[in-house]
Amino acid sequence: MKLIKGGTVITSTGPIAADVVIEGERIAALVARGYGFSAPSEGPGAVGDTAVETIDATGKYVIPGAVDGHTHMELPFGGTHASDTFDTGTRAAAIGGTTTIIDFAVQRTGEVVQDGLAAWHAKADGNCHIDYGFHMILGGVDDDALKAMDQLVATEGIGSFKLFMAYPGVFYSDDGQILRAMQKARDNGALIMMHAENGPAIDVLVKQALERGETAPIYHGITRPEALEAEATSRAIWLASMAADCPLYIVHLSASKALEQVAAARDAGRNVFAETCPQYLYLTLEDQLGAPGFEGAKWVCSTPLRSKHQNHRADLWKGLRSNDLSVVSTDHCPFCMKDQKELGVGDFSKIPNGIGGVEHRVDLIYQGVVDGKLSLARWVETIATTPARMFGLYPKKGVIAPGSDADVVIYDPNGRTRISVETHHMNMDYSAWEGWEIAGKVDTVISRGDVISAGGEYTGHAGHGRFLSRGLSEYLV
Ligand code: DUC
Ligand code: ZN
Ligand code: ZN
Repeated sequence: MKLIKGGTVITSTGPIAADVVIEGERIAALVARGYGFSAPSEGPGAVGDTAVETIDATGKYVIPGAVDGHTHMELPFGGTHASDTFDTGTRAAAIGGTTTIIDFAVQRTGEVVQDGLAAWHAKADGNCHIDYGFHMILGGVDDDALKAMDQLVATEGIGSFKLFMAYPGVFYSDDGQILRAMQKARDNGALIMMHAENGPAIDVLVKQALERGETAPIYHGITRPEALEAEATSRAIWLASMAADCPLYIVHLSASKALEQVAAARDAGRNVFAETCPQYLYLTLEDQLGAPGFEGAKWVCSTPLRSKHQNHRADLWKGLRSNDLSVVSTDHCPFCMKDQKELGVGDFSKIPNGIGGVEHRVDLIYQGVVDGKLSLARWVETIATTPARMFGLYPKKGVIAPGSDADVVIYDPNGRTRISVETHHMNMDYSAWEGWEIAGKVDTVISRGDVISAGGEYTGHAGHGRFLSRGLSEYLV
């Protein structure tokens, strides 16, 4: 038995002064302080009971282990592979306070869905430091893929499918394919996750830019304008309405006008949700993607970073406060500069799209609390509780409550975190946040009752993490 004593437990409804009792892999009890509770004179928890390991959390926050609902370990993409394995990526996640990831298994066009899923299990099995689940990317919606959706929901613990309105010839689905997948999801209760950018139009802009000799990384952002994210977001929402209001979740939303589409749909009572990511809350087209020379390649991701001369970042924070944005995920998709991002020297369209950040989300969003942009409750809700509910993991994950898995982070609000390639644990040869010093620090990380990181020392191991067979989203109407 473990007792986390003296901390302030942060729930999605606010802080409470409570101690947390862990028995084995589960939370056994929350004991409110100040209500006359005292340790029993004998038996478990009695003063002097050596079977109880007490962890002092005085002056610290005690939060549910964070749930990152959007990662890509070892994703084959852009002529290379995302550089974190399930081993390195889940270890980095754990050190940063994330105790569950949901990664995207991939069906490539022409491949059998179940084969893609089996390949993902083979990559992850025995290699994860924390618990993990999968969404399924559908790269080719046809009769077999639609049947496979039923099977994955019914027997494989996978209730969410990502479709792409971008990347013609790679992952792209046309509107007819999207509508069919949405109709299937409406029938079987699955969630459709959408990469909402108008890919065919982007391809035209990219070709024209390259013809003009515009080859630097910043043109990645300029050729993926806000209008084409907003248009695709709107189209996805209308298509979902044509599928009897199929549940729809927009991934990596970055632009104000796309958020307006989501907010309007939600105001109209529609079954539409969205996430954003730390990079869109802090980084910009000009300052990062527009860095001199080839440096901007570090921040090539899709959807792209947006202009600092517009209101995107402030609007995204507001969306998080108002719940028009329900979740913060990382879209962790790391590539090294050497040999990977470098594929796009002289042609921005060949730079692999992705930013690594699975280690830093808890800290970066806590900085939003310090800056007065988010409440403590909303911090926990957007990084842990809502993703658990959205992706069918609640109340096993995402909450500190009796019976839930003992995934707990003790967070030091007085600590500070300095981010650097010298100190991070992700398998990347640069950091997208190099030199940033932010408030707060992950102090102790507990995964299913085991302390896996404490005071800067990592004690977890590959193989501790288990596959999570997920239920359906709780947010579906
Ligand atoms: N979309 C993602 O969700 N991740 C990586 C690249 C992309 O386009
Ligand atoms: Zn995407
Ligand atoms: Zn992604």
